[in-house]
Amino acid sequence: EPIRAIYPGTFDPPTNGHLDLIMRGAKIVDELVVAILRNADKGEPLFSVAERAEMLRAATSHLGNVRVATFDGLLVEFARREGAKAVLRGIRAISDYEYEFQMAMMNRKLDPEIETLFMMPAEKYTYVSSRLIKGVFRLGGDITQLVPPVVVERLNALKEKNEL
Ligand code: COD
Repeated sequence: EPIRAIYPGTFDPPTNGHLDLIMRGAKIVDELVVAILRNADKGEPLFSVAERAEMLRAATSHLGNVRVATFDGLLVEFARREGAKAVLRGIRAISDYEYEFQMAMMNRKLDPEIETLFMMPAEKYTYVSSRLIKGVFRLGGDITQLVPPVVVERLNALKEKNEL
């Protein structure tokens, strides 16, 4: 039976930290489903779910066992529907730990069959977050080393339309 894992997130926008984790995860499972939450709990997103899905698809098209999907409602229910045994999450620093620990335990309470796996990104991405990328880009900083090219293009397009 193939081992499938879900890599869930907001991905507003996807960063090289996310991609680093996707590549690491794709090496150890048969199929990795990158799942974008449709009802953001982080306020108004910069990019629509469709735009985030397109960016993630473009950035992962070289990985044969990665699929991009969207979900609503409980993560564990989506994981169950997908036949996934595991949820993959990234830990960048101690500060991520508390939030991740609570989510992992709550998800275990909701469905004891689904395990949360944690992986660490390459050191050069440990300080990268979608929030900082948006902030630095708005102020004119260079983020080209920190996000995939498709994200740079989309951010530049928003800037040209004055939608940033
Ligand atoms: N390097 C490595 N990992 C990174 C990096 C980086 N530079 N940046 C982010 N990550 C990791 C994050 O730690 C996370 O694991 C993942 O990448 C995605 O990041 P985000 O910020 O896009 O995702 P979140 O934290 O907003 O995702 C939250 C969920 C959507 C998973 C959560 O809200 C959820 O499951 N919602 C559904 C409702 C539900 O089931 N709620 C109960 C959960 S207890």
